[in-house]
Amino acid sequence: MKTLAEVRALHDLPLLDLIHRAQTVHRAHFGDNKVQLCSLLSVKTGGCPEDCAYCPQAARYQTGVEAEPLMQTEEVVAAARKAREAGATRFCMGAAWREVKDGPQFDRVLEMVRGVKQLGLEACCTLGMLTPGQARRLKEAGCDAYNHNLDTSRDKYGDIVTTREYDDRLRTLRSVREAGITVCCGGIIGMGESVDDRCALLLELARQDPQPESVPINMLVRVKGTPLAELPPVNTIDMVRMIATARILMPRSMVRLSAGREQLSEEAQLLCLLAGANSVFFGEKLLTTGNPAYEQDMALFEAAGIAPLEPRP
Ligand code: SAM
Ligand code: DTB
Ligand code: SF4
Repeated sequence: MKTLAEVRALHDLPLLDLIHRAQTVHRAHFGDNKVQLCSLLSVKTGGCPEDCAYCPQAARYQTGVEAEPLMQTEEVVAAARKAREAGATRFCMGAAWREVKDGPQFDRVLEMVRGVKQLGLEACCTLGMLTPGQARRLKEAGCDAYNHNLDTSRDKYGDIVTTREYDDRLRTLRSVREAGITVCCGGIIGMGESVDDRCALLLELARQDPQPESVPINMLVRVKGTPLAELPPVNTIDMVRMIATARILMPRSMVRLSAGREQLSEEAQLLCLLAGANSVFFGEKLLTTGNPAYEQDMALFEAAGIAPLEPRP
């Protein structure tokens, strides 16, 4: 078990040593040039009652994101089919909810999950807080993974979100785990946190037993109208350090280079992959913000000899 000081010492290593260690750990567990392509769809956009300071979908911030009702199952399955044809092996459905409520809307999400599974894709959902019973129903529908981020350290959390607590997040994560769904849990850098906050987040993630199967590392997308819009951008080297440290602490997890790729040069993205990231979200849009063009991503991977991870048989 590591301490915060030990994580910090890793994080602060000379960059080339850190990358070398991360790449060594990566090769011991993955040993390939494969990147998993995940597709993201906002199945229910905007109008969220929570106050997450980074989020363009919180109803209280004027960000220009229009609230839309829950999509129809057929539209979602059609999008998943297109994503599969483009090379995705994982399809993630996001809803701007504080929590899941039992009823027709949740039933429809369960239908979406069944539809996505029929296509042979990994199905992931991110719907806010869940009860143990709701987690079990998702599992029965075939949901493989649930995304629920801790976002930052416990100490910093209250500066970013006040409408729920760190322990609420941990409780939902426990329900997910107990239902037998794999955990996707990570965070965001660039929200004004200290380096110790970043390391404390990584420590919290790495201490989970078992560790999250999937760890998305996001760089804040600074959206006009949100309280964090005017913060200075993250230095790309900080993103590389965060990913490398995550890789070393969680050797078997899929580490996902998530939001913020549009703000990273191609070389910086490759450094993130060298530091142990082995997955990206692809397609023109994340949930509501931009992402690099498909053709541009494919050209970059091809030039680097990186192949999309094939579907599991
Ligand atoms: N409402 C659900 C929840 O909060 O868990 C699911 C959707 S929420 C948009 C999923 C994750 O997206 C958040 O936990 C956060 O980590 C990430 N996210 C949201 N806005 C972001 C932004 N502007 N930049 C980077 N990541 C962001
Ligand atoms: C995660 O950690 N990043 C993705 C996924 N999980 C759901 C979402 C990023 C959202 C970026 C802001 C937006 O597009 O609205
Ligand atoms: Fe709502 Fe999720 Fe955005 Fe927070 S991050 S405002 S809970 S959609």
